[in-house]
Amino acid sequence: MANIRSVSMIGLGYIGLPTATVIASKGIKVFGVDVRQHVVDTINRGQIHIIEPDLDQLVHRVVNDGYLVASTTPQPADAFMIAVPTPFKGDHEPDLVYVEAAAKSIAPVLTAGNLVILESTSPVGTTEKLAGWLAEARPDLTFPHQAGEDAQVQLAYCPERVLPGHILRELVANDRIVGGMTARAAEQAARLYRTFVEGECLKTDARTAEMAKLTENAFRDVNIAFANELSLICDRLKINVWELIRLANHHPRVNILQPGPGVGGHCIAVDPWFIVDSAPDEARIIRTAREVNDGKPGYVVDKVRGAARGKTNPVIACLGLAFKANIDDLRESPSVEITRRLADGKIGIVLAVEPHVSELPEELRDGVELVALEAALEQADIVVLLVDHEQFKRVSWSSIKGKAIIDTRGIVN
Ligand code: SAJ
Repeated sequence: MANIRSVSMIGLGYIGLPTATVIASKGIKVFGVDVRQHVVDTINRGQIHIIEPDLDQLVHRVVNDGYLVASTTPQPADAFMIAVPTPFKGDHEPDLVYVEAAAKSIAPVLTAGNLVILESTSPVGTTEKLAGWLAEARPDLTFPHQAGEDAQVQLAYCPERVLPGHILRELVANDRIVGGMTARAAEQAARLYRTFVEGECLKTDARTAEMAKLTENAFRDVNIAFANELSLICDRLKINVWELIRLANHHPRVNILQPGPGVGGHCIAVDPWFIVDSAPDEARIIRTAREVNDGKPGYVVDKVRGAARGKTNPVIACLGLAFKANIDDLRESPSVEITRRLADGKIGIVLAVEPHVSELPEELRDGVELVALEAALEQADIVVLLVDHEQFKRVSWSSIKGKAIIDTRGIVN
């Protein structure tokens, strides 16, 4: 296959838009596709609909230069990349409707010689399913499960591994796993990624690449669960968990992560379930880790309840709503869940402090008031530290007297 000169990116969210933009900045024509008309319009104006440092300037440039054009329907291109959501449904089963819809939308414009790359975090076997859906829609073309290396359309799975807040840097610097359904697909995909990736492009098969992405996030989840479980044990045994971890981490082969109010974000709390769903009898530690981390918000709520006992209508200040430090992303945040549950539990008057937002998310508008840090610290009887934002680390905690402080992030000590 000749060099890839055009790419259709299906899905212009947190991964699709930055990736499309970086590829366009290398002089490759990119057709961005999203089913949301307002997203398409925003991008075609050279603006963005997501929050990610420095992305707005780069989008503005590539749209102005004509290298990135958005639309609601796919255009023919040399390569198709799919970066759509893969949520779960029911009892944590992966929901592939968006991948299937993406397959149906690109099928009519596929031609012999095309490469299709799936980037969405997916259960093992999804790339093969994608090939099946494409073959069903295009019986006139051949795909790897039918014709192997000779297939007219090749498929690869290449997971994104970027950290929100650092996406543009990590897209270029991180190593990439490139999993082809055939060796030819892996080679073609690696050539495309090498146009913008400075890290290594590591070739493998599609199933291993799918599992690698799930494994990375499950590894982190299990390690956070270990820290969270230690925090419960230390509460019972009256030991400061942060001092314990700091000391244990002096061992040359021990590196324990930090406990918190639970695990948030769109990946780490979701992806391990894809492994559990495909190997339920074997994935015992992975399932338990999910349960330990999902149990942490309820534990924090119970601690607040304990601190409120005997107080009439206490003022409870929840510090931080984001899912982790120094970002403004409140989606899938354990801090939002805790704040909601405190308000619903009618334990007291609930104040929230989140320096990174100017208004509360929809689910907190009833029963919670957004206030500044100083006002919250002045009025509160109970302070619940939920996120380790820099602003909260700067508070002189030792001078705060007469308030119950529940510190889920180890800021105070
Ligand atoms: N957390 C803790 N304790 C810790 C570390 C994290 O409680 O010691 C919590 C955070 O507060 C947060 C959650 O875990 O609520 C997740 O935060 P994170 O920084 O671990 O990860 P994400 O969700 O921002 O991004 C992850 C990254 N994966 C890994 O580090 C293995 C990123 O590289 C992936 O690209 C991303 O998931 C993704 O899209 O899959």
